[in-house]
Amino acid sequence: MNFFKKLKDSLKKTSENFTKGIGQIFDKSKPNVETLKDLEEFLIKSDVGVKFVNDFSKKIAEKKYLKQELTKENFLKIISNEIKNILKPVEKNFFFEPITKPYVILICGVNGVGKTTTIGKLCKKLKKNNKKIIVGAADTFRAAAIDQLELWCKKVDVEIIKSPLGSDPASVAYKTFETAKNNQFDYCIIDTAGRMQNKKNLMEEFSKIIRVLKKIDINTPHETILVLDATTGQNAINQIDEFRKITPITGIIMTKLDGTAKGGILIAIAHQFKIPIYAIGVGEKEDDLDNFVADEFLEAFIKN
Ligand SMILES: Nc1nc2c(ncn2[C@@H]2O[C@H](COP(=O)(O)OP(=O)(O)O)[C@@H](O)[C@H]2O)c(=O)[nH]1
Ligand SMILES: [Mg+2]
Repeated sequence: MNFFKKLKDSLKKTSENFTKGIGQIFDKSKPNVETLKDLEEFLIKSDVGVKFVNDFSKKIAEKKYLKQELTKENFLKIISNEIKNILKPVEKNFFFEPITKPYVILICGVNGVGKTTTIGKLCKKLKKNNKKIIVGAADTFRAAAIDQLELWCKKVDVEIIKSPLGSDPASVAYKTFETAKNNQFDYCIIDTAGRMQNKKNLMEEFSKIIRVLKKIDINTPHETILVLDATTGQNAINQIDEFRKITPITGIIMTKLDGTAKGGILIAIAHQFKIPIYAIGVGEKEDDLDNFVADEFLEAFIKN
């Protein structure tokens, strides 16, 4: 099954709720002024974000639509356009040719969002482009976390640097980068822990990893990618806020769009933060990740 088909399947629930919800508002009666209020209320309750609703309402008011123009088809078209304007600017291809080598990527996010799995999937795709990749197991807090990354690395045939359980994550990051540099790797990808329940430690640990990377090369990490789980809905927004307090986030990867009716959260995030979205995940398997393509997402979201 190609990725777009998978994306459509994944967003089916999200899309059904959204399009059906809008449909129901118009099915009730002929469009009138109340319809717009109902629509605003519905949009606020959906996951596309309050900012979206405000902008949308402003646009409708400015345009001074005639009553007979306020049809379901017209509204869907306007909403569609709004979403497109939001998503287009954050569409960014992750699989570009890196400007320098090794290209250092720090992967962050709270526990369970899919960081390790995402790294496995990214490596699979980068390998296909004949890239030489090394991965650092800097989530040293759970033995299972190191084993899981190692399993992925074996599966997609990339090298891994690991240290015994409980070692300093920053030293793993350092070793990985050093090895990458000395052996002409294209990519150096660092997996990290995400214990948000202990924010102070996480913050210190993270800052230390970054400090240590900068010791080797002040311009690194070249990317700090935050992984977000679509099923957490609005909570993902808090996670962006928290991580941005620690370090600038250069890109987002959103996972688990296959397991949620809240896929609209991606639109809210794109709108609010304007951080590039590098990829999306639609399942647990190695091919269940690909570039985020705004038009495809929109089509799956609205027309599914
Ligand atoms: N359905 C689905 N599950 C995913 C996706 N990405 C990751 N997972 C699952 O989420 C769980 C946690 O993933 P993991 O990579 O260990 O998260 P980490 O703690 O952030 O490293 C695992 O069971 C993964 O298989 C996705 O896109 N869709
Ligand atoms: Mg992990």
